Amino acid sequence: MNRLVVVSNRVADLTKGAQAGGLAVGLADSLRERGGVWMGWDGQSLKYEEQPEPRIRKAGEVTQATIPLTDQDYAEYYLGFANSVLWPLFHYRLDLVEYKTAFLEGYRRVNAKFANALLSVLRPDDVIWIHDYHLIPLAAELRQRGCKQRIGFFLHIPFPPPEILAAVPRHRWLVECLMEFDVIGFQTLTDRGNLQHYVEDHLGCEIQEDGRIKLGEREVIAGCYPIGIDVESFVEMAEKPNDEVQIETHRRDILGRRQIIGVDRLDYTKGLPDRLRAFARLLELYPEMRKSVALMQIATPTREEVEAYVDIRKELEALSGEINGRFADFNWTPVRYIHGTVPRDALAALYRASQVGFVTPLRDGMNLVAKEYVAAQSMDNPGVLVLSKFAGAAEDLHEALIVNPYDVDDMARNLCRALTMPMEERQERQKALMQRIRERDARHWLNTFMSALEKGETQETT
Ligand code: ADQ
Repeated sequence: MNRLVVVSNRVADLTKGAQAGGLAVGLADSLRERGGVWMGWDGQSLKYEEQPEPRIRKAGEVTQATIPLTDQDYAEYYLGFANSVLWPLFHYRLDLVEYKTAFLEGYRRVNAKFANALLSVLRPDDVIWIHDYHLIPLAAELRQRGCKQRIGFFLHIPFPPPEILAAVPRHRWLVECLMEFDVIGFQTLTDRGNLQHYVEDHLGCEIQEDGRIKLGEREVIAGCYPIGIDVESFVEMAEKPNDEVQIETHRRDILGRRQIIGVDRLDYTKGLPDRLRAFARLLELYPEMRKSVALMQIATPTREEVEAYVDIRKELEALSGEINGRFADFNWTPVRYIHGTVPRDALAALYRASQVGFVTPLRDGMNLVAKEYVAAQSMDNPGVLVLSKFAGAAEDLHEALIVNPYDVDDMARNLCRALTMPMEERQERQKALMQRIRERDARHWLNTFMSALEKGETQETT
């Protein structure tokens, strides 16, 4: 087996339990098992400019190699091109794209830095797996430096349709950079189809019968590899008693109250304002639900230097205050809004103690929270997943109640349906969902991607 070298913008701390962010969670689960090297930014900025040497640390079977970035890199590459251009663009939010030439320059500069740093750790028989929108030009940078290893790319977020992508300057260059990888992995068939349409229309590529994209002499595999979770370890965490959650659940049981749970990074793509409005609509449409159900929304802060994130935080705080002001009673608070990160074991216990998992992104690559919620349920008395049709997870999790996250009434009706669903139906749905997330877990994701990267297998041939 070749040594696996993973590269992503940030490297997660593998010794820590709490990680908010799907990429960190998914990769940590997969790498712990196979071992290898994980390279990325150390999360700290510096004032001076020079090519940094990677800092090497061992964490079990994984060698972590990290580099610092400068303040300018952080502003132009991370906050700029990655999170003010590519993130909104790839989530179909052209209204939030803020393009500047300096952002693009910073993006190219940092990808070149990553390439230089990576060269110092690479061995000839390594396979390289690069992650996410921050590092699209990295394969091209590595190839320019003579790198011959096989290089794969996985996009954790959606890939937009050509007409949206074409709105950003240098879109053709971005896709040409993608074509330097040997394998490009997407979360869903929709995302893969969007790339195929783009390369046919704009680059004149041919899509072969086995799914390979042919560009001149080059052949690139573009596949769909939906990311999964480490189901068994999540089940184990959810089954372990957690004192604080148990006390709280007991109190709710005595009062005959149910809980709807939402857990997200605080991001405008996650559909949080309309989620809160849908909960308020539930209380309006079904007054019998008042005092008998509460929404717990846990939202971990991210990218707070980007204006759109400041706005969404303010909007949410105002909305939860408004709903509580309107409906709360002296012994019932309808919305419990927690602005922070919860340890993973407590999170698992909270999912299990909640009758509804409410996951309503406006657009999401996959959404691991949906899978975690399913994994945490007990078969004796499972809760119901209410899931946005625009989450990648909806391509797979058909037995959830699928909703339109822009339609507040639709979400409210489905919340009511979830809260009143008979046990038998809940169990049937849970059984099917559990089977699906077990079949497509973190290991399956890693193995199918690695078969393409190491053996050149396309999904059409497997
Ligand atoms: P994210 O946008 O971060 O991931 P998601 O897939 O839901 O979204 O993963 C979030 C992870 O962080 C989950 O494991 C969740 O438990 C954890 N988390 C979130 N908020 C938390 C909180 N407040 N406290 C503790 N933990 C919290 C990106 C893409 C997704 C894609 C993943 C993986 O945007 O679409 O599913 O990568 O590819």
